[in-house]
Amino acid sequence: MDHRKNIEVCFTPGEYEYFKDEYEIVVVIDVLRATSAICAAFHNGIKSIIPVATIEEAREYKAKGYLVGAERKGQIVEGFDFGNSPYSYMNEALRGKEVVLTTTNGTKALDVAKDADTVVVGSLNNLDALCEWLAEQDKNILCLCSGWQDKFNLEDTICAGAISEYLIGTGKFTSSEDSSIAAKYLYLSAWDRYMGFLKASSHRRRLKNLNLNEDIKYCLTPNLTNVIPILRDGKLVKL
Ligand code: 3SL
Repeated sequence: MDHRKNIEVCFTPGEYEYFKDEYEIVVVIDVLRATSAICAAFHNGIKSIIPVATIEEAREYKAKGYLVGAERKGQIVEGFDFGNSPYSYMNEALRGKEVVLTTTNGTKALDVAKDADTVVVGSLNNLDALCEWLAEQDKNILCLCSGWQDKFNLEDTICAGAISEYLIGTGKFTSSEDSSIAAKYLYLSAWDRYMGFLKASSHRRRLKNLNLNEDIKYCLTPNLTNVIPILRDGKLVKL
């Protein structure tokens, strides 16, 4: 009998319904930039983040006096306090604070996965710490890529492939879905040159056109932090 647990990859929030209920842990990934920004926020001392899927919900929190980050199509939404750049969260004034965040795809992925037993946040920035923690859990794991408006993207898939490759390498996990096998092969082609590999990717181009090259470099740098954000009672907190 095979006692290994499963580690699988779902490419977009839209496909999550075909995977859900089979995995105790869901790792939500949005390398450019939501989950990288969330990791940066906790690394820099934010107390908690309330992720919301829509601008309307974000407005309601803003009206109640919360600090609210809101991004759509890579840009800060007018009327909110900040957007989705990891650098926005490297701010002394946010230490110990609770903030609300809505983004185009990342908070949508968190929203679709919110009923899973455990939801954690993954990025290249917290890769090793996250992989080490996942390897100790003895649970079935799904990497949920945020994609772009329910379409496949390369950067989240590569990060999911990195997590799968690590966990399979422990001997305690196996993958059977073709999406997981494809993610692993993409990671193996990209692991030593993320910037170059992603040069032509759609979201890298989109962010570059918005002069967000520094954000891209930051988000594609592995292991800047050991934080693992986890969803508890609708709020992200540090594990
Ligand atoms: O899709 C998202 O959630 C965002 O990360 C997109 S952006 O990088 O802020 O444009």
